[in-house]
Amino acid sequence: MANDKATLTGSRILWECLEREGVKHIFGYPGGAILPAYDALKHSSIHHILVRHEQGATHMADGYARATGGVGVAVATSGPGATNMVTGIATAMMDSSPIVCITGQVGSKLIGSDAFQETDITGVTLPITKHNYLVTRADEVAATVREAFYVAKSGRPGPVLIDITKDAQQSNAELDWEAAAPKMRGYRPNLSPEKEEYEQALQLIRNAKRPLILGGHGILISGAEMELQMFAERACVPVALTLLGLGGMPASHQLNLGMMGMHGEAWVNTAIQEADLLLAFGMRFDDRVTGNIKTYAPNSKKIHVEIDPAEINKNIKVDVALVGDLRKILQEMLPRVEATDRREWMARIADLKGDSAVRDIQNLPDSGHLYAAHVINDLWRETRHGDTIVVTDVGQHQMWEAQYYKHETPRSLITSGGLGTMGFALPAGIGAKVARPEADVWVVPGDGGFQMTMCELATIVQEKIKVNIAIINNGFLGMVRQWQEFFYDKNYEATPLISPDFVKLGEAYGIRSYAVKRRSDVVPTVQAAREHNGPVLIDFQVEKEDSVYPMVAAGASLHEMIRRPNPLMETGDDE
Ligand SMILES: Cc1cc2nc3c(=O)[nH]c(=O)nc-3n(C[C@H](O)[C@H](O)[C@H](O)COP(=O)(O)OP(=O)(O)OC[C@H]3O[C@@H](n4cnc5c(N)ncnc54)[C@H](O)[C@@H]3O)c2cc1C
Ligand SMILES: Cc1ncc(C[n+]2csc(CCOP(=O)(O)OP(=O)(O)O)c2C)c(N)n1
Ligand SMILES: [Mg+2]
Repeated sequence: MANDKATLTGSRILWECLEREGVKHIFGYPGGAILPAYDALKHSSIHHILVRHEQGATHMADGYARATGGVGVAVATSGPGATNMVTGIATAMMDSSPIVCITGQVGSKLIGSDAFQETDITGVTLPITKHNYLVTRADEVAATVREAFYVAKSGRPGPVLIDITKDAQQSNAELDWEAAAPKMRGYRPNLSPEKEEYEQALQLIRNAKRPLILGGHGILISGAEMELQMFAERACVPVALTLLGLGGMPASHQLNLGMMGMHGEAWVNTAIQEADLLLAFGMRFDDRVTGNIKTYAPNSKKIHVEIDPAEINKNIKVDVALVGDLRKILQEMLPRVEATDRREWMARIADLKGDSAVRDIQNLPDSGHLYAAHVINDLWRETRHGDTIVVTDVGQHQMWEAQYYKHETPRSLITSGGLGTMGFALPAGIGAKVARPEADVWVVPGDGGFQMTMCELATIVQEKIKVNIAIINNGFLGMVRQWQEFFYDKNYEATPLISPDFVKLGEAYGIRSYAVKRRSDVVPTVQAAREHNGPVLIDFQVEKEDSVYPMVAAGASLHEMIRRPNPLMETGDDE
């Protein structure tokens, strides 16, 4: 590391500042406009991981951030390198994931001239970044990097992009770390509620007969798992989680009811509709969670604990809003929450649960077919006792994972919720493994999404990254096929999907690969994968036309769920 107040090139200042921000790994792909920065990497201790597509770099940075809570970093050149990052940036934005993307830009004198590989990437990414910067001088680099990291991780986290012109990378400036400290007037990420607002919330909790906590991603972001559990236990309030909140409370905890929403548990959705008080903790009432907002939880008062004031009354009107960090707010409330007898409410929920259990695919007779739900459940049984991270893609397999992998610990599920980005799993899984090398990382994509970013198999091999890949291969863009089955008269337009022989593909990269067609082979193959000290790919060839149940159709009320037909229907032409 250079001395304080050393004169360095903008490129060296960039890496120096990243090191001081604690960055150990970056994910990137070089090109002309970022080449001075790449050249200066030789002076840095930061490990650069060469990706195969810049979208992959952003998902890796995102997976890295979600696995740890720290900031992930992705690097690309100008023009096509930068525009390839757009999907990953939007993915991080929707799920409040802190990443910093660094892009090279053409020389400052060429900006606006349609120079070779010039794109106005700050313009392009304005609506999908928390903040972005165009840096045209070396003496702006340090302050910009420090501010970018501060913005990315403070308050509601999110992606920040720094676009640095080639001349700013090449010219010299003095690096004065202290003078570069963030000074942002008008940015107030640390709000806290008023005393009366606490009083109002506590009063509502005291009076409630059928309260329910809706726990979201904010639990994990603020690290409020312990406080949530203590709050729920002390006030005797059951907890439902959003997709991104899974792991925020142990699945085995008796007050944890499971996932809410479009593919949530039926008893959870019914309980939401019957509740007289909803306590929304670090969740943003996404439409996948509420269904039709006109009929959502009609008889309930609502308390919203949320760090971003813009989320208050955005989708659902609430009675009391506590704006600030969830963990701090729960700490404040905990000593004042009273134990209350809610036996009647708990008994009602237990009834609802019993009614649903008979429809669960786990409780239906074994038909000899391989169901994705069974694969996921077996994977959970085999990996539940270790430090396991499951990274899913988007589609039916993602929902089955949420339903049948019982997450006990925070940051053990990484998935793209808000944008629903296919192609996320493999690169995000790489990022997670780099961030937490001791963890057993399982990448769980569908056959469709895997084909969007499977080029990153080469990254795994080049960097010797041990991830296990469990492709849930149903020969369809399954989630879209399900919508066609339910809402478009089974017109399977553009959803049957051929794939390469995934075993041969894996082997072509030098990755040990297996195909599994029978349930009895699931556990031994998972065990073999865990024992092998290199990456492993498993092609789980599952039932082709199974659907995810229950389902709340888009725009329907939360209690109007499509339920699994009973007995189990045999479908498709599988053997
Ligand atoms: C195919 C598909 C199906 C889906 N089905 C479902 C479903 O059935 N059920 C479901 O739940 N989701 C589902 N989703 C996901 C859904 O789209 C949303 O991504 C998800 O519900 C959002 O969860 P969230 O509000 O907890 O997290 P986020 O969208 O990440 O929101 C987190 C909130 O917490 C706030 N916050 C952040 N930090 C703090 C802090 N320190 N203190 C307080 N607040 C904080 C943020 O400002 C934000 O408002 C599905 C997604 C896909 C792709
Ligand atoms: C980049 C992108 N394009 C399109 C979609 C729309 N979409 C949502 S789920 C899905 C099907 C996913 O198929 P697959 O990866 O095989 O998973 P499955 O649903 O079969 O488990 C599609 C096309 C999307 N979410 N992301
Ligand atoms: Mg599929």
